[in-house]
Amino acid sequence: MAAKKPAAKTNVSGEELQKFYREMLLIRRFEEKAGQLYGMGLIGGFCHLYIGQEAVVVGLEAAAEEGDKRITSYRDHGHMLACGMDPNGVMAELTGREGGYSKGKGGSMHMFSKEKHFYGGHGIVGAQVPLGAGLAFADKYKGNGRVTFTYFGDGAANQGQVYETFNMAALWDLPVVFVIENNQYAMGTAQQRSTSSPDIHTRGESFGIPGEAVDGMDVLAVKDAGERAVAHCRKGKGPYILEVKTYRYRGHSMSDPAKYRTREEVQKMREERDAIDHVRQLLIDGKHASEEDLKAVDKEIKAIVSASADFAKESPLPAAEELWTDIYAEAT
Ligand SMILES: Cc1ncc(C[n+]2csc(CCOP(=O)(O)OP(=O)(O)O)c2C)c(N)n1
Ligand SMILES: [Mg+2]
Repeated sequence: MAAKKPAAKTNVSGEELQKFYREMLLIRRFEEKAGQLYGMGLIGGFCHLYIGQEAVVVGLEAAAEEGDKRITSYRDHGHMLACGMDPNGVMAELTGREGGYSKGKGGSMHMFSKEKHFYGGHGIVGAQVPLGAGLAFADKYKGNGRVTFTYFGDGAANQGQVYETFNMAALWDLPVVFVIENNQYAMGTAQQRSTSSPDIHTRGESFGIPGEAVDGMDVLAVKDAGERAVAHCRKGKGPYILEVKTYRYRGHSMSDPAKYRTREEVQKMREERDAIDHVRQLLIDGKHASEEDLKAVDKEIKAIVSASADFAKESPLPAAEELWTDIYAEAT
């Protein structure tokens, strides 16, 4: 069932807008730097950038409380930064260094933080969805009032395990917000070529799970919807679906031939719907910040990102013996 959507709140403070601006810009600059390091051969393996989708995770984190959990796919750097993980540790992990969150042994898709309740980082499409419901099951069992944000893509939304999870989550009234980041493509396949009905937020109907579509290029709309979803879960009413309509500017991963869409399509989104430009304009129009102030913020963020790259480059590679630690089986 499509949930009723009240009008978006407009009484946002300058302080909150500045926070959103800073957080989204950190993700964008961090990802740009990751792209550069990849180009220089300092990042190996897969690397999926989040550029364009920043408002999704920043808006939803604004609706979260301490102790709430999050779990996502391989496109995970933005989620880590938005929940407060250290850019140094994330960049060091991307470059496979000892100072990384998984001691350099996980890379871009396999990072975790117990402290920030970030449960990864999952390379198998859709695999995080049942895991997210499991986290919510644990919280319900403990009765601690926590909510789990389980993020997945429009492509993953066509997987069978997602619907097995919806069924159990609804049956047991689990406190889980299913966040479908609909960036309109699954690798090189456009949503209209892979998805029989475009309204993915209605896919919970047969399980009695309410859902709504949200403008993912508007951080305020995302936060609003996030608050509705979280309130629903905390009241013990079970899961909630948010289909957040967004767009990725870069390729699926760093090795994307980019033949499935036009440059003009990407350019149009960047020029007309960019989420960071939107907040920038609200800051300027509302006289909450001057051009000078915003330049200073950009400089500050660039310095944080640049320091994370330096930290990563200076951190040593893991020692060879580390191959035999953090594994399930005993060495024979
Ligand atoms: C089970 C499985 N099948 C296929 C793949 C290869 N694969 C990686 S990402 C991806 C597309 C997923 O698209 P979507 O869910 O929309 O997420 P997005 O990449 O757009 O964030 C595919 C098919 C995989 N990693 N796992
Ligand atoms: Mg997608």
